[in-house]
Formats: sequence, structure tokens, C-alpha cells
Amino acid sequence: MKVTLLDYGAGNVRSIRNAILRLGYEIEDVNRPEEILSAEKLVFPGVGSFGIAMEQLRKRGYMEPLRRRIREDKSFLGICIGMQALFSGSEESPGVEGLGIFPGQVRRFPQGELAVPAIGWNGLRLEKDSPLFGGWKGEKLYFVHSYHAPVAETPAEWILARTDYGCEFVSAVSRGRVSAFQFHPEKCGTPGLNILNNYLSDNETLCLRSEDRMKTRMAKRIIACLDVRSNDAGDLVVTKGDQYDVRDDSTGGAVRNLGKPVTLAQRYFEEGADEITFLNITGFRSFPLKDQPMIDLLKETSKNVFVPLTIGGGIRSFTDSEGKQYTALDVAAAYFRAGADKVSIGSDAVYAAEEYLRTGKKTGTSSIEQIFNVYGAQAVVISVDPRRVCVQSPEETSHHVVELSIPGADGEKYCWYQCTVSGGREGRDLDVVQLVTACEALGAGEILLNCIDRDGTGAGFDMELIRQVKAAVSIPVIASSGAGSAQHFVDVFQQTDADAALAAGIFHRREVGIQEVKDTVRRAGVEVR
Ligand code: 1PR
Repeated sequence: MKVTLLDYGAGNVRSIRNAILRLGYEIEDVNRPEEILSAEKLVFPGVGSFGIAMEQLRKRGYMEPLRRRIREDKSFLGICIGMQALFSGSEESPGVEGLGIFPGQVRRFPQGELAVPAIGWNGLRLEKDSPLFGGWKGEKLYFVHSYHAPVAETPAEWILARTDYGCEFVSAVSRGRVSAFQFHPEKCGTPGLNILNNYLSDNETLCLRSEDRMKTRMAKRIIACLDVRSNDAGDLVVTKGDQYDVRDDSTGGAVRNLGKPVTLAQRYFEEGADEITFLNITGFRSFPLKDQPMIDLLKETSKNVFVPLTIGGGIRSFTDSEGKQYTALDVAAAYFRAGADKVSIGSDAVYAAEEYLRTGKKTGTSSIEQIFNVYGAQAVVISVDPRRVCVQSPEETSHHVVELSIPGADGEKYCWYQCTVSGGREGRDLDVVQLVTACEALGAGEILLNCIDRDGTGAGFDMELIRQVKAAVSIPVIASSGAGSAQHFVDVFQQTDADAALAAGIFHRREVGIQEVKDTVRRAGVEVR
């Protein structure tokens, strides 16, 4: 059977395509408004911001056909923004008209103790028996959003599921043949594929209303990270730095080769990684759109990996050898089209933060702002490459210092974390608090917090660094660098409010498995998927 996809070109739709193809269906794209009415099955994978999505629908003349299709109760599945579009508007884009199927407004999550955007695996409570969830065993599902559908603003007969994140919100709606999910079934592994297939196959097996009325809880994410670069033979390999030095003295200084990126990513997906991150560690000197390996890598990986993919390295403006100019948005858009859900900006974020701190002005031209404006905050990750600078007293520096639990090499009791660019090769007069607060102001949605001093050491995460950054921002923070055992993940979740923890070396060298990490963290009472 053919599935009609409403792809308005503003986000990662490759994942939903791959999921539909994996389920054995063919895909037709909507090219004309009348196809919205004639489609047998219509999937609307909303990605990006509410305003951009509605603008794209209006520009293409899709608004009225969509309203008519839904009012005539023709088969429809909305995902994420595709659900929010059913409302009359959203606080994300004041004044922009939604489809108006529901009179209410989509609201921003309240700023409080929980990070916004809400990114990760949360539960849901079914409010009525549903064939859409046939076979679902209560597994957590993947959400990534800053705005939510309030229960009070959603017509009761439509509410299919509710979820908790600082407040209770509507995580799925359904009436007749029209349904929509706030979560991304195409990013939820097997449970998500099954739910998607229930819609596509008109499954009739009911999943009964949830008896468990407990509040749902967002899980801490365990992320596998693959640092990739070409080795000396020119092959794209997964490598791993030791304090960012990827060359191994024991092999005469060759680039460490820990495996093939697509193979390792597939293994981590099957082992239960909640997200997978690729970092093109020589991105600061290559041009992703010319040498295609990272684009091809994403296309290949996203065919079989159905959890969120982040790609970093080289996200910035470029001028190629023929003088053609590319913006950071062009580079990011190519990565999204190839299957990335988030892009991670390293060096260019430091430059953007320096400029913002110098002028105090948002120009809209920084890589962070360009990508935020089209794809939303949840698609923009800032990769921080800090190194410790120890000082005897806070008066020695104007930077934000932390008090050290273990004194520095010369007995220093304090340190500040200096930001670097080009993979740690150049230190800047910028500390991590300055960087992350500026990037949050410019629209970043998440922090990937590395630590050069801990990278590859297996000594555990840098807790002072993580606490300092977590206290400075309200967006999610991924702890990275130094994991050497499953216990280190327990430590970071018990001693800091990190929203996720990332590792590379211990997974590549098979010292610790992802499931072992999750089982250990779960036994310690930390919520995991
Ligand atoms: O500056 O925007 O082109 O991005 C470059 C990207 O590449 C940044 O995300 C930067 O962190 C990364 N990068 C650059 N050079 C290196 C290097 O290692 N020489 N990798 C590098 C940094 C950090 C994590 C690492 C964790 C966990 N790696 O990816 O995996 O530290 O490691 P562990 O669990 O083994 O301790 P741009």
C-alpha cells in the first residue's frame, strides 16, 4: 500500500521515510493540494518550528485541504508539530494561525526545575482503549519539544494519552481515523515502529486504557558517541582521543581505528543506546558538503537505526574552492535531509558566543540562530570542548571558577574551564559559563559537555564542570568524557542533574555494554528506558 507523506522540507523527514519503508510500505509525496484529499493514508511529520511549518503549509495551499480531510474523518497521522498544528495557534509563534481543529493554544513548558526543551524518553498513560497502541507494553517513547498541548485546551473526546513533564500534557490525540502523537514513533525503536505500523495497517487489536495512573517520568539518556575521521589510508573510521589525541604511540602514531561508523552505530542501537552521536572531529578543516562521507554515513545509518541521531563537526559557513558560499544552515539542512535529528556546533558556537558577548546583540546570522529559526531549539546542540585552568584563588581570574574537591597539580583549590576551538587545539578567553549562557540566549537547545582533561581517561565524569554548567542554563546538559565503568554513570546522575551521559571509549573497546550501564543505573534507582 502507498503512504502519502506531507514533507514540507523543513526538518528530518528521512527517519519517518526509513521507518515507513522498513515496515514494507511505499511512499508518495504530496506535491499538489488535491493529493491531500485523495491520499489513502496521510502522515504529517511535523518538524522544526510551529511558525515555519504553518508558513510552509500556507505557501503550498495545504491548509484548507488538511482541514477538510480531518473534518471528513479521512485517515491522518500527525507527529510532533504535526499534532501541534491541529490547534489554533502556539506560543512558539504568536499570531501564526494553526489548522484550528482544536480551538486551544499550544503552550511552552513552564520554566522550572526541569530542562526545556524536553528531550528524551518518557512514559504515557492511555486514556482510552486504542488499536494504535496494540501490542504496546508501556515502553517509554521519545519526545523532543519545548511546547505542549495543554489538557485543558484539548477537547476531551480527542485525548488519547497524557504524559507528565513539569505539568501534565496531551501526548496523543485520536478520534475516528484522525490521530496525532507528540512523540516520534520513528525514533522509538521497535515499540515506535509497531505503533506506526498499527496506524498504517489499520490494526484492530486494542491496547486497553492504562490502569497505572502514576505520573510518568523522563528517563536519563545513555548516549553512544562515535568520533569519526579519515585515517591515514583515507578510510572513514571511528577513532577515540585520549585527552583529544587520537594518534596511538603504540602503532607508530597512526590514527586509532576502533571500527566502522555504520556498523558500530547499528550495534549500539541494538544494545539499547538512547541516542547516537557522530562527531566529525576534523570538521573544522574539511567541508561536509564537498567530501560527502558524513552525509553518506548518515543516510546509511538512518536506514536501520531508529533512535535520535546527532551529527557534529564542520557546522559553520563555508566558501568552497570555486568561491561558492554556503551558510551553516545549508550544511545543517544537508545533514537533516540525510537523517540527522540534531546538529552539534563546536568551534563556531565559541565564535558566535564571543561576538554576542562583545556586542550584546543577536544578529540572526550566527550558525546557532540560523538553525534555531528554522528547525527549533531542540535541533541545535552545542558541543563544548573545555580544559581546566587551575588558579590559587578566584581573584586570580575574571572567569567563573569552581572550588576543586581535589586540588590541582600545584595545590590549586580553584579552576575555571577554558573553551577551546578546532578540537582543543586553540584556547579562547572564554569560560564555559559564558559560552553556554550565550548559546542558550542565541537559541541552542542542548549542551554536549565534553572535558578535555577527562576525555578517554576512564577516570569518571568531571562533576564540578557538570554542576557549574547545569546551574548556568535551563536547557538539557549531556555529561561527556571520562566514563570508565557503569558506576561512573550512577555517580554522574546521583551527584549532578545531568539529563544524559555519553561515552565512547568504553563502548568501542567493549569494556562495558550499554545494557550493563542501564541495569546498573536502574538498580541505583535512576529512571532509565
Ligand atoms: O568544532 O564544530 O567542527 O566540531 C568538532 C567536534 O569534534 C566537536 O564536537 C568536538 O568535541 C569534536 N572533536 C574535535 N576534536 C576531537 C578530538 O578528540 N581530537 N572529539 C573531538 C571530542 C569528545 C567526545 C568523546 C567524549 C567521551 N570528543 O566525543 O567521545 O569525550 O569520550 P570517552 O567516553 O572515551 O571518555 P566543530
